[in-house]
Amino acid sequence: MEVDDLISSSKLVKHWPSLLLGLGLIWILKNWFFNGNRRYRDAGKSYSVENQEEAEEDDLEDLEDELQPALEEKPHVPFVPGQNLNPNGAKQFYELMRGRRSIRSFKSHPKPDLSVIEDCIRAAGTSPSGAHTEPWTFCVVESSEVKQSIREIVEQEELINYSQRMHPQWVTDLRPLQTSYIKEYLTDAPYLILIFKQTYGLSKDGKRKRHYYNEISTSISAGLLLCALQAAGLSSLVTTPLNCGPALRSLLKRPTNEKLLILLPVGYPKDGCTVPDLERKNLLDIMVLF
Ligand code: IYR
Repeated sequence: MEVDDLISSSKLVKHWPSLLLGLGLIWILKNWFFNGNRRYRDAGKSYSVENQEEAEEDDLEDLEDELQPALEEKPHVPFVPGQNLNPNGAKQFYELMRGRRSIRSFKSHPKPDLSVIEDCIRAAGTSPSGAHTEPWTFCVVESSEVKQSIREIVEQEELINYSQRMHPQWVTDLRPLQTSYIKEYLTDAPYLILIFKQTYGLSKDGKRKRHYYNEISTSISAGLLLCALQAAGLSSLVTTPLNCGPALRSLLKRPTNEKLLILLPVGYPKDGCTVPDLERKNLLDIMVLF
């Protein structure tokens, strides 16, 4: 009875609505302040971090250092515009590109000259990139043994992809393309080009450099590579082997900041090579004029 009296007369019971309100206010203020700090801390990152893995890598950086641009700060130079002497250039380029097809059956001979592949990669390297970080590595494989190891890694994973990891709808959607986990082109094609995106770079003094939009930049460079290969009369196939990245990265002894984006067999089509009977969207279906 005495305890009940004590409880009912206590300030806690009398003033509980104001106490609750006070606690609520403290909670709101605390959260607002905490998130505000976080917003401030993350402001620079929101443009550079594409996934959680990169966010964690980012957190390791020494943010105490005085900020310096990764590029040298020097006066701009005059822009020399391209010699646009060919008003028909776009049409000719379109004619060239509309002939490009992904092929899945390559002949091993003749082997294109390595210098042609090098020129194509030079062209890919002219791609724009976030803050001119050039976050790409093109690994060119011509060794039969390395191609064989790549094929083993890819076929082993693709068997699991097709039978377990890919949704049945995905496997069904691929039926018209007649793909399978067997990848003869990985050993037949004279060259395999493995395109890695560099999720960050290293400066001369060993410090980490941020690579903004590294996936977009590397994908644009891959697009330029496709154009250059087409201009050189070479065929290719864009593949993105699911779950093979880490094994292929270690096979080629590439550093951990490099992540496999695209694997591209390159060469000439086998005699009698066929491709799916595909149509492309019309201009009116892909362009909107305002
Ligand atoms: N990576 C698999 C499956 C595949 C996926 C897509 I999307 C394609 O356009 C084609 C194939 C393979 O290479 O077989």
